[in-house]
Amino acid sequence: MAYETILVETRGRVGLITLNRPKALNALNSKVLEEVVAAAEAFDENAKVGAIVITGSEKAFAAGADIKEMQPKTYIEAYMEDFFADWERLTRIRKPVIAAVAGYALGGGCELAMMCDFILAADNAKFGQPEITLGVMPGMGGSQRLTRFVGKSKAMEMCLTGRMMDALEAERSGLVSRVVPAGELIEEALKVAGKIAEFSLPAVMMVKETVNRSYEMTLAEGLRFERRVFHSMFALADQKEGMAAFTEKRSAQFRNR
Ligand code: CO8
Repeated sequence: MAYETILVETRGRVGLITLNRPKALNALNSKVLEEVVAAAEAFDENAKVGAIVITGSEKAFAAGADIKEMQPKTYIEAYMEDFFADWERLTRIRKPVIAAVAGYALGGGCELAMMCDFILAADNAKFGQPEITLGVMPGMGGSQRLTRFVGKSKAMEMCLTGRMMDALEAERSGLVSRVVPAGELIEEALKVAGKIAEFSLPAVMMVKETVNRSYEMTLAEGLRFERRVFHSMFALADQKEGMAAFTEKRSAQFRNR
């Protein structure tokens, strides 16, 4: 498929999606939504891909939803088309999705990064929910996911003032898993994704599903769910291989990749 607003390639067993609207700082319009979701879903179905990385440019991961596209919208249009609801499809991708964020991740850009399974940040990354400055509020999960990541006080301050958070504050607050030098971001993200893609794919997918359940369940239900999924892993050939390899002091050769 030919894409207009993104670049798509595979590096080994990693699917790489690069937002590519440099003149608009990768602002997210309807075309970007359609293409990112299509590319991610295609990677999810591609047996040669074990993990996905979504990135932008060194200046901007994405500076938000496209304000110029949104500006003339009426309420009835936004409601009837369920504007931007399709981004939720990204959260139904079953393979791990890593956001590699350099530069601005604002508004919908910050929200897109938070839809991924974890965020690796370049040291020049800046996160924010500046919608309040436009007379609106976050609409792709910012009020909910940011609050779960960084807690109420910081999320409330960011959503109410539009203040940006730099990479170190984002790491300190639990929004990103790690900060790396900007020049090394893509290689590091590909390295981490490549490592994940070498493990047993069903085990990796079960980890993702189970960690994500922790956002939707009580602790007791989540622990039971985890234990049941763990039990089911004894049906995997890769469990036999992984544990045999450990006892035989050799590296595991997972078959289900
Ligand atoms: N939308 C459209 N165009 C944009 C956007 C955007 N979000 N951000 C930047 N651009 C464009 C600029 O208009 C400019 O284009 P042009 O050259 O044609 O004037 C070009 O990108 C470069 O931008 P700047 O000249 O402004 O670059 P600077 O380096 O001076 O500033 C900033 C960079 C600080 C990132 C600045 O561009 C900025 O403040 N951008 C807007 C950030 C923002 O407010 N984002 C939130 C948008 S609202 C949102 O995301 C809501 C999401 C929820 C939707 C859910 C619906 C259900």
